[in-house]
Amino acid sequence: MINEELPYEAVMKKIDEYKAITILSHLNPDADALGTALGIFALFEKNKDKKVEIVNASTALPIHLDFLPNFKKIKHKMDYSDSLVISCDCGSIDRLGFHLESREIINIDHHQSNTNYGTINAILPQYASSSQVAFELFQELYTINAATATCFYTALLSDTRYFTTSSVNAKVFSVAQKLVSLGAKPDIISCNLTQRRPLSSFRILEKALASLTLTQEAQVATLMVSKEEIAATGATVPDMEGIVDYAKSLSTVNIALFAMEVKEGIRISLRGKNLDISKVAMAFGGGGHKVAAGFTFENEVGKNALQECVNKVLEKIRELGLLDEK
Ligand SMILES: [Mn+2]
Repeated sequence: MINEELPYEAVMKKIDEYKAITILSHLNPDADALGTALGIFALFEKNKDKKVEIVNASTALPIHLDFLPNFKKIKHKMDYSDSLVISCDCGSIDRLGFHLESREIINIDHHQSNTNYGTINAILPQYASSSQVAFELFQELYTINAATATCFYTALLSDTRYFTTSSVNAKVFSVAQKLVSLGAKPDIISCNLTQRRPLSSFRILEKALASLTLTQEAQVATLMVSKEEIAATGATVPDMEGIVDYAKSLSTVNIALFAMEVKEGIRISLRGKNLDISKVAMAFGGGGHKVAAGFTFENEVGKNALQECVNKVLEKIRELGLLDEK
């Protein structure tokens, strides 16, 4: 299944040129970022000619993903200074969280907003997950083992929200079918993704739901949590993944917005129903997909920072006329 858009030969040649490989994924990684990275790591693990490290700049990782093979090998600092970098699921180079000037990078992603920062770019925005891109690329170059299949399937399942997003098509199911025949176990993976939530994720969800406001004729739902609420519940950033989807599930809602006050500033997650929400994220220097995007207002502090940032986003939604197109 050769895909003409993928740079098979260039990737193979570049990997051959290096003795060491550093596999990176975006800050605050989700299952697609880590699943894609760990899946690629497992391809090289038994290759004695190459040193391979897997690194993510965030120290708080989603702990329910610890069932993924080699999860414990994820480090938070890069040790190799002369390695080839393989970047997974990351739309812009700054979201990798390291200084990578002068490094060669293979950029594997499916974000529409990807800035093509790689030496080689393997980016297919129409694909459901970065792991789908990685699978199609690497199955032509290597033998896919059960560990890689498990990681890639987990990433695909997560980014498609259990095969429910608009990116799901016959090809996605065919990739899933191949990954299962290569050794991915759907029941074990689903159980890890859906039945291992920490209590803190429920406590912070309660706070978020209590904050619900509906604006623009109930088409925009906003949820938010302050740093005090986050501290009181003991929630981590990974615990808050998916909260925005609750707001999106309301029938009248076409845009869902979740704002959280974190160390870096005010983080905004956006979801849209049949409209291009990435336009809003791009306007504030962020990125993502048509239906799911995000960004951070950095260094926003003060008592009203949370509400003020939310107001700016609501204003931008009006200004861009996203709901007028509905
Ligand atoms: Mn992804």
